Amino acid sequence: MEDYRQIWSELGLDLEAHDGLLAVLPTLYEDTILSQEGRPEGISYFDFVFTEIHGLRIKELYDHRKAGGVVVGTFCTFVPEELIIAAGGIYVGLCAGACIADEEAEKYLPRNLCALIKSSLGFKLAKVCPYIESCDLLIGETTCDGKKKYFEILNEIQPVHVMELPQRKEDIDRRLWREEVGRLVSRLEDLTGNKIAQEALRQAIRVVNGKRRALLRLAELRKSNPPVISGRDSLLVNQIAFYDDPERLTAKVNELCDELEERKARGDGITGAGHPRVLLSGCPMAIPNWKVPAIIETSGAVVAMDEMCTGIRYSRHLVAEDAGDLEGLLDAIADRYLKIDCAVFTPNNERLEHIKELVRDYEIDAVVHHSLQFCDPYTIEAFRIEKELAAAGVPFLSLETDYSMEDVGQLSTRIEALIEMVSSPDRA
Ligand code: BJ8
Repeated sequence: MEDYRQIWSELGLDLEAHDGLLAVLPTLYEDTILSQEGRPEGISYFDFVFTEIHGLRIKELYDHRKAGGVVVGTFCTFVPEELIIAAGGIYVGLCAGACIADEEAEKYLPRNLCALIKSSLGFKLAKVCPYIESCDLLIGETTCDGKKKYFEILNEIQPVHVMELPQRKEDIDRRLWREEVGRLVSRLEDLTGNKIAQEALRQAIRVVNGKRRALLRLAELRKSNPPVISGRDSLLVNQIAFYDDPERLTAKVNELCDELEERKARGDGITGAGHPRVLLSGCPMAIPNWKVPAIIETSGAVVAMDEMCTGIRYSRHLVAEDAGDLEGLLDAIADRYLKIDCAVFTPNNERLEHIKELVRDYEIDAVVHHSLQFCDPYTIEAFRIEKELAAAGVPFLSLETDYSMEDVGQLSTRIEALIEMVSSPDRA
């Protein structure tokens, strides 16, 4: 990482604090990810990307900007990546997953706010994230209240374009959202000096669809029993998909899937068949937040699917590539993104239906719901999901947690009890 110090310094990082962050990551990675047995060979690319987390990709962003390009940061799966690519920019997902700088964030935000927001602002204020410092523009969105207020604060330090996301999916909401997509086009065109042209946009749609198709192929392979890949490794792939070069990532995910298909054909897996299969649902898990899946998988179960934005919610829908002219393609983008079933919507029946579908298709034994503490939308939806799943006889565990390790013991006890219950031969 020594070679990158000059870049970090030019980006204005606090090098000492940044060294502190980089010092803790390898041990965490070793303990949580590398220590797993039976990992596929194709995962080594993702290990490499992680080891270079503030290195190679940052250098690519740096070179892109030196050549006159722009980098755009996002915090939500609602931001259309296709538009950023079509304008000649590079997008990077910025949500942070560690609580190392909460003290800084709490100078502006209350303590009782979700860890994802506090961590993201904390990383910015502590100057330890080279991704946010590489961005020419940040794109926020009006999802939950915490994020809205966070973007006001952030905008005082760095330019933020906020997309107004409706909270319902009626015709009037669709019209508003379509206009917001148009407003983002104008902002990106002003930023880059490039007009978003029809064929460039169609090509960008193909690129992002290609990435989502590869992630969906991986998702499909997770139906295998015995499982051919762990939940932690699948999560890692999905997390990296938010900031790696999309075409390179697509190729690497497809290579990994080729290997997993061979594993499946041989009947090989990471654990024997019969281990309880868990669906993890709820709030996204940003790098390096692997706490809950690690507990589940070291307690004798496997995370067979993630119903999260760092899981299938990100890749589930594609944009129509043949949607006519430029306006048609923009309509298709608006339609695709408004299908996302985030808990900030009301009503949000699609999410519940999707969870039930995943339980069936992935032969799920139990659902673990992950809410970040103080996240009202997901914590509240968990009650309804629990009720509906109970009626269908599906065991359910609702967790509220944050990024600290203080509750690991308590979480382990609850998760182990669930796994023991679903493993019991007496269970009908
Ligand atoms: S589309 S899940 S990425 S908003 S956890 S900040 S909701 S208080 S992250 Fe999300 Fe977009 Fe929805 Fe996905 Fe607020 Fe909840 Fe925190 Fe959240």
